[in-house]
Amino acid sequence: MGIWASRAWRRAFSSDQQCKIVIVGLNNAGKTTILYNLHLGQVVMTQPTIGSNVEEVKHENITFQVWDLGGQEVFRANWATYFEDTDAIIFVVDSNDQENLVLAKMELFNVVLHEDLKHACLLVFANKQDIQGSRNAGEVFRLRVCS
Ligand SMILES: Nc1nc2c(ncn2[C@@H]2O[C@H](COP(=O)(O)OP(=O)(O)O)[C@@H](O)[C@H]2O)c(=O)[nH]1
Ligand SMILES: [Mg+2]
Repeated sequence: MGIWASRAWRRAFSSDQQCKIVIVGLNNAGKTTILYNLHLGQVVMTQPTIGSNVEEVKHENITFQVWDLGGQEVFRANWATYFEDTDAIIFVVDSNDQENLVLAKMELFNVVLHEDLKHACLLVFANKQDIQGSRNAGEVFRLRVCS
């Protein structure tokens, strides 16, 4: 409660704002590409993320601290350790990876149910729309976990 109140105070009265964003999603979804596109304004070559990457991105008077978390199964178990004080989650989906769309949705459910994220905003980013045959954003969202 104390932390929440102090952040609300800071938001209301400080001219410079800080905002924490955490990017999650399965491995190869495009998380690191998005992080460095935000940070550098260009597409960079990526390697599979071991653990996490973090960069600061400034927009007007807001400084975004942007975390990009490894999406392999072994790292997914640790995502929650980054969730404290998070303002927004970007959940990135590889819309062309039909095989893993249901798994992605299950991980998304795990993320949104986390206690530390109850006040956080959520963006589900249906990535790789440029690849022919990708599911569109509506189809990704409507996918059923159980048949
Ligand atoms: N076609 C296409 N490829 C992408 C896109 N975004 C990322 N990639 C590629 O997907 C692969 C995995 O990207 P990366 O950012 O490392 O994924 P991460 O494991 O989620 O961090 C790389 O080869 C990227 O160049 C996209 O929008 N379209
Ligand atoms: Mg990565």
